[in-house]
Amino acid sequence: MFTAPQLEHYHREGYALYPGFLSPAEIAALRADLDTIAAGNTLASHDKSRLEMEPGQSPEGRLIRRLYEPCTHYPNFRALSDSARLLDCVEQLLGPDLIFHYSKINMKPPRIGSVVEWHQDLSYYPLTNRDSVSILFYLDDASVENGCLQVIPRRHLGPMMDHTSGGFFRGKVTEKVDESQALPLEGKAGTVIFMHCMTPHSSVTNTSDQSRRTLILSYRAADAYPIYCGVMSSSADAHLRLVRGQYAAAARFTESRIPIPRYETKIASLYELQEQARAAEHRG
Ligand SMILES: O=C(O)CCC(=O)C(=O)O
Repeated sequence: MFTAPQLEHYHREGYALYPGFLSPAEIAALRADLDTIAAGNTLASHDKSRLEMEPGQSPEGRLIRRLYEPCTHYPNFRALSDSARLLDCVEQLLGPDLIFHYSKINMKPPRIGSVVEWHQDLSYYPLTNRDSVSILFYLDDASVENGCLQVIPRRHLGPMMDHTSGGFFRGKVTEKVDESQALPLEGKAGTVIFMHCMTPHSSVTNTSDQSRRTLILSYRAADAYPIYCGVMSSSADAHLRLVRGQYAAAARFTESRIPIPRYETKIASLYELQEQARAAEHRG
């Protein structure tokens, strides 16, 4: 459970750090699962429904950048997402009625691990209010060198930043980001970061020889209903489930303006979308 000062910190700064949330035994079990899941996949031949490989490696390369929906597919990850210990914390942030939204694991392998550019999570899946949290579990020690998460504190209370250019959603902030405000969140394996869905965040390429595997879960209050915005919104909601309390009988609206992501092409992931946006910027 969060202490009162931790809760106050979350609401004021837009994130809360929880060191030692996972025990060494839990971390070891999740890492062992990752080894099993990763086995046998190469860039040339892999299960595209379950994972995404790092580009820029040889066809035999085995470096994975993302696992999709581990809490749907693998029991230990599912159990963590349903655990009372975690949901008690989420309830403190969002109230008693809770929807699990999605899960993923960003693998950030040594020397290659892809960059994640500045974005606010709510830009990807508009909701009727802001009661949604992304929870990042460091499964390895995370430092500036291996690309720990960085956030812009206190920006979650403002309006949504622009994530568009040419009328299309680009999956990254397209206005100027004041990087002097960026705060790297380093932490030992087992540290968990609870991050408000409006907190701008990013992470750089892993330049070290240590991987930085991070499990990410997202939850929302049951009355934070998704705004329909085309085919991408239904795929974003494919893994929803009620994990505590009850479904809400009504949506709660807190926003007078909700930007809608309009996609130029169908994309597989944030990485792909941000890569396309970078390529378009370079072409001018
Ligand atoms: O893995 C990271 O460093 C950030 C992840 C993230 O923001 C995302 O995958 O949406």
